[in-house]
Amino acid sequence: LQPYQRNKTNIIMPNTDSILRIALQKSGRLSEDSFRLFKECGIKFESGTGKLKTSSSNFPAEFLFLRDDDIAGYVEDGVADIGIVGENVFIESNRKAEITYRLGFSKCRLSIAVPRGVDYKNIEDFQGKSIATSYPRLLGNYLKEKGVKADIHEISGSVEIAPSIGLAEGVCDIVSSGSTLLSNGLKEVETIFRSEAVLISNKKLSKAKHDTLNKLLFRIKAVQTAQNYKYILLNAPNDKLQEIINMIPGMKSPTIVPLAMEGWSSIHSVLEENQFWENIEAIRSAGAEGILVIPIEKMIY
Ligand code: PRT
Ligand code: ZN
Repeated sequence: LQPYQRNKTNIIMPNTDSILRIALQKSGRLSEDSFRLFKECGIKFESGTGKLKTSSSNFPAEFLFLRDDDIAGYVEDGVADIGIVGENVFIESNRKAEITYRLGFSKCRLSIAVPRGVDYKNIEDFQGKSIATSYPRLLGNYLKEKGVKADIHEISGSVEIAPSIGLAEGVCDIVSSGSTLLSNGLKEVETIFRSEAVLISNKKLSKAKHDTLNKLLFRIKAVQTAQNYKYILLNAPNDKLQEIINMIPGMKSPTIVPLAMEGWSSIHSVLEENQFWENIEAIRSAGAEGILVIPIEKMIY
């Protein structure tokens, strides 16, 4: 089954069986990175027009724009085939879908916090106390695992004000920079879950949709791998080539191009960003000059 086929008037159309319905957050902390990811994968679609649904013009995909809380349910029910959602929201929702790929953006943690003045020792301090949260399932599992019986006070927003209005002794909420806790006079005392954006998929995707998903994952991996690597060009005296090549071995091996100047060559290679910073001094002291580092858009091994 081909993802595209010609219709009666010989126009190339996506094969409807293979069209992947993708649920994305309409607007919020996941949206920008999700939209950017598809753009970097070369998948075009209109966003931000207020529409709830749109199709891609160059990939067999339809996009649904939803509240993040609804994405896992839509994917479980098969209204959407895949979705991008915070792992915290996905696990809390207890919906049956598969985490197919960890996307690495929208990282945050779910933490317990108490008023700054409290002399906190450990989680047992919460025995018989109450904690306000929008994540009763994740918190409940954590307390159970630690053998602590505390009252979980479920509230849907502005969790951080709970201690100051006497609603609970502590809170359990999403933390990123920590400034919200700080400005509400709270301190983080336990991290119970680390989250990032995840791509979830329906458990019973058809073969045709699965093939489209694999094409999408191939692109995502190519884009994300590229982001960790840089293309490096440098000039080196010929008698130092081997020493420098050993430091920047590249994907298979570096390209060596002779310079117009006698006795010198240019080395082209690919290097992990971290490795670049670790090796740069050694590369320079080996005699490399004119070092250029260039971003890579896509990378396929
Ligand atoms: O409207 P919709 O229902 O779709 O969105 P939402 O308002 O429910 O969610 P949104 O867009 O705020 O967050 C979507 C996802 O982003 C979350 O489920 C997390 O997976 C992830 N994420 C990453 C965050 C944060 N960072 C974050 N800092 N979600 C929320 N926060 C909030 C947190 O609740 C707290 O109020 O930011 C505050 C803490 O931030 P700091 O930087 O002050 O610590
Ligand atoms: Zn939400």
